[in-house]
Amino acid sequence: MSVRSRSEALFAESLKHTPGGVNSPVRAFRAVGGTPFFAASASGARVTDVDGNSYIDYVGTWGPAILGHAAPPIVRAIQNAAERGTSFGIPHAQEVTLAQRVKAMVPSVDKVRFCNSGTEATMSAIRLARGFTGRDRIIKFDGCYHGHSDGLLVKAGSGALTLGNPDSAGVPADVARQTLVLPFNDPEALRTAFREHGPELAAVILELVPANAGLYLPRPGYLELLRELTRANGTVLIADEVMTGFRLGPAGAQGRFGLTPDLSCFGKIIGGGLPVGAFGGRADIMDRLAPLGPVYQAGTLSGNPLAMAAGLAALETLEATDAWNRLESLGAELEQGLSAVAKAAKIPVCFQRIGSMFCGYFTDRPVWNLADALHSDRARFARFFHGMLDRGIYLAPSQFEAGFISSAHASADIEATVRAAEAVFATL
Ligand code: KE4
Repeated sequence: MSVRSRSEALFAESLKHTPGGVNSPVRAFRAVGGTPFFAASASGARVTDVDGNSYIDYVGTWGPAILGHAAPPIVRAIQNAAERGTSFGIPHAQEVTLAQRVKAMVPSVDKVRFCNSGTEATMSAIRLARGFTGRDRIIKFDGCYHGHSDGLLVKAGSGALTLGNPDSAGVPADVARQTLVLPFNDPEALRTAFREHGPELAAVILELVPANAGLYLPRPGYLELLRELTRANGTVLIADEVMTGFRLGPAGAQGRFGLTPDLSCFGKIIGGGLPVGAFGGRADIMDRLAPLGPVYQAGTLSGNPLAMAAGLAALETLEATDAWNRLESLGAELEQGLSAVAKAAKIPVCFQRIGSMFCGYFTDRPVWNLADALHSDRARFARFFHGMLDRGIYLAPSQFEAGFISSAHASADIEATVRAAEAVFATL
């Protein structure tokens, strides 16, 4: 059992100053019980807490740390940029360079606008789709999380689902009413929604690989049907790739599935660990944005030089090292190892994975949607989480989150993780 007395003292102090003691709800360990450790530093595949405990990290600050923590190319890029000024509030060359890099990696992006978070990216993409179509209603899918803007906090995943408030208080009924929520992977529900509402639908927004209720994959043909229905109805198809963008390959999930959305949203990796979001896509839609068009969107620190330098270093390093092949093989090793020890222990675990993203549901049934995911045994997951944490393995503190492997992880880390899981499964 790791000693975490300094973390506990810090958490008690933090509770006096910040709601729930955290600056983002999912960090509070409410889904798994106990209190969060406080990070002191992180490097490569590991994070170290203020009590000196070191953990193999599969949260990766929720996705950005795809090259591991404190990756030298990113640290150097930030240091060099900082010496020339941290924010200009006027265009600078790195914004152009990163935009060119994003366009080169994601063919569906003709133009891109940088902002400061994934929430800003999806909120702005929805507003842009409404401005472009002149329509108000949108479709999202239950369990999917697109950040915390009002219209998207309806049957949302991630922390909202974890804390049991997928429909957040404070969202006006008039706003929520504009958001239709469908079950994912249900073609009939899609056809019916478009039959009944097609001409009034401004946009459909989705995670192509929903990873905010754990992780599940689109059934064969589902994304193609969605593309066909949105195109036939003049509805803007928005791929939320905040989590999957540049992680599942140079062109993210859309590259893997051969989908061409009208708009895409990015975040996390594109900032190299600094606050960045982005949205981009068809030029005829993007050019409706101010100052060219009537859809307003802005941000003091949008495109700031630190974040641009960090994001560029991240994307350049991913491409130069072809990190995706390494991430795929590490992911396969983890899947094979964890599945084998769960089976040997006769613990029903549905292990889902795509590339370096994974989730182990404590259930004996396949998981294709939120309803399936909700059958998982969360109490058993919580015991597994703490058993692994006590053995130096930090998994996402919720059954409804995905895990992330970085290119800084080594096979030895995977082996240590599998050995720890084998020991914990014996206690469940
Ligand atoms: P941010 O506003 O947190 O940068 O991005 C929102 C967002 C949008 N779209 C997707 C697919 C996302 O996964 C996210 C944020 N992901 C969560 C983790 N499930 C962030 C962790 C947190 O809320 O603390």
